[in-house]
Amino acid sequence: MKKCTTCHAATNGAKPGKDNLNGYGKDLQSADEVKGFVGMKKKTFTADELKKVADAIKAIGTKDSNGNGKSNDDDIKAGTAPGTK
Ligand SMILES: [Ca+2]
Repeated sequence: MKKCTTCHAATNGAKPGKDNLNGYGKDLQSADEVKGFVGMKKKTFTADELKKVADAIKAIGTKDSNGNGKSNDDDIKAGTAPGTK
């Protein structure tokens, strides 16, 4: 799941950014683990920040961001985008 569309709604060819997050992206951005650096205009993240993102992905794994009745973890395992139905 290393696609922009995992967290962003790709519309009109817009670049992925904080203004086009899907449900999963919003849940990830609001996770305590990534507060303070995700959502800022950064193009690169430090190794420590990337670890925090990984922690946040684990933390929201039991949520159902796209409302399809399956957890984010289950969606990802099944190859389903966790942010879109
Ligand atoms: Ca889901």
